[in-house]
Amino acid sequence: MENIRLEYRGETAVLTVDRPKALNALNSATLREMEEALSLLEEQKDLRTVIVTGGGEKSFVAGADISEMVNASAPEGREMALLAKRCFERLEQMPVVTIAAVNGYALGGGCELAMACDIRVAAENAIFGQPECGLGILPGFGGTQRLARLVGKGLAKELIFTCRRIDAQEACRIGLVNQVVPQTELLESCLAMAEEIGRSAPLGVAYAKQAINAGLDIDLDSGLQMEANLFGLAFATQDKHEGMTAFLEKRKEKHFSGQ
Ligand code: DAK
Repeated sequence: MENIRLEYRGETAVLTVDRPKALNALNSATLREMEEALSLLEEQKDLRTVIVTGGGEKSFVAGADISEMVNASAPEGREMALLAKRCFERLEQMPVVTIAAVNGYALGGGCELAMACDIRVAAENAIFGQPECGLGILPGFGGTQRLARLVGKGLAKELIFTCRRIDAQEACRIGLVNQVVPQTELLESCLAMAEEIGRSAPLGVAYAKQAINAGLDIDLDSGLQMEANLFGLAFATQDKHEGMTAFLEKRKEKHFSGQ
């Protein structure tokens, strides 16, 4: 892979979009490599967390590649949209937790990539925005849907209609990112959060992620029903037995097997 790097730190994988000449902008080749990387990650047995970040210190992902889009025909545009849709949905639905480590510009498709992750941690220099309306298009990698779900309809509309860029602190204030940390501490902070998540039971986390993701798309009653079903499934796991037994035995050490 040329533009995507995969590294492993214990039970955490770090997926880096690394295309410095275009500030990590996503072209079709990079999206195809991302799909390949996701296939590799899906096969990893002991994986608990995936951190998604950008190469270099200036940019997370500066959007979809404008130089590729400028002359794209309608069928080519559609092909690119379907490729990105597949990629982002796979990322969003991974049973393991995904954390976007936003280390600079997260514009357009870059902001949308961060939003497809479960959690966003931003470096102090991170800049977010959806500039698509200024380019004659609209957010097409899920931005209109995921931004509104994260920050609410009114703010999402304002940010998308004005193409205004916001800094990390504002992104945190409106709920687009979970926390802001100094740039030099970004990866370490994400790894520390990954370690914290790694202490929870894998299936408990996977079921909770499934319930939260799907729950926001359905009515409350159906969401509660789904939660009850997943709760029931959790009772069939070895980890439920281990977690509760450890509590009753006043044991700090738990031995979750992921089963
Ligand atoms: N695409 C291609 N190249 C890019 C790029 C991008 N998005 N962003 C930056 N680059 C390239 C620049 O052209 C420049 O290349 P050279 O001139 O050196 O060859 C190099 O990266 C460095 O950029 P700058 O010289 O501009 O660096 P600055 O520090 O001055 O500015 C910047 C950084 C991030 C503010 C600026 O580069 C910028 O505004 N970039 C564009 C940001 C943007 O508008 N991104 C949103 C793209 S629209 C679709 C669905 C979704 C989408 C598309 C299709 N379908 C349904 C089909 C999504 C659309 C978008 O994401």
